[in-house]
Amino acid sequence: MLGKFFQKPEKEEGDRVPPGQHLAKGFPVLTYGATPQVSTEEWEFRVWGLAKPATFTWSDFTALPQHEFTADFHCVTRWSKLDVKWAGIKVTDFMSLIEVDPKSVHIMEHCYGGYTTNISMEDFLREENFFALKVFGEPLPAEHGGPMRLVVPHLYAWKSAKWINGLEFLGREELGFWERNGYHRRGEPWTEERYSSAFGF
Ligand SMILES: Nc1nc2c(c(=O)[nH]1)N[C@H]1C(S)=C(S)[C@@H](COP(=O)(O)O)O[C@H]1N2
Ligand SMILES: [Mo]
Repeated sequence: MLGKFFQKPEKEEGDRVPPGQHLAKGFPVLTYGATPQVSTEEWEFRVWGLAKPATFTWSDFTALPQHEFTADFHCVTRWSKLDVKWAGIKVTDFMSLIEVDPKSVHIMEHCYGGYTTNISMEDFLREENFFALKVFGEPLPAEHGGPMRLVVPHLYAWKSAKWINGLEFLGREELGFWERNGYHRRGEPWTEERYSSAFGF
């Protein structure tokens, strides 16, 4: 495996690569199932559950300020890519548009294509999280989640939902697609929160 697809981390990069990860060559695509093709004309983003229900069009959403972000990306299948250059909208800026019930403690991320993944409010509201519209200066390609995906740099990349189209605010934790199929409920790469234990949590 080493050699063709992966390279050993360079010395100073080594500090930035979590345990058990190798640097990927290129930018691998990891999708469960088919790639949804969603035009910006038909794109909609919904909020529901313990929040005032709201629907945003592409122009509503992209009217928010746009920024550049550089972030490392860690897939639980053991590849990492450092310094991915993204552009998009801060999660905290989007949150200023919606009204969330203070009883909400957790979120289900929903996507075109039916993928789901869960995240706590605390992990979601971090300042460095963003909705990506571009990668390496180009509009986000469909296979990487275009027209828009979430990026949560401090957790394994399965939390960074591609083709995200909704947030369901929850009064208690529920599990998303991979989390129901054995992945860890949180997924922090530095402590290798990869899989849930066979005995529950
Ligand atoms: N909607 C959706 N989002 C998803 C996935 C998916 O299958 N569907 N895969 C996740 C996983 S496991 C990883 S590692 C990253 C991969 O992102 P990439 O294909 O842009 O590298 O997307 C995450 N987000
Ligand atoms: Mo992944």
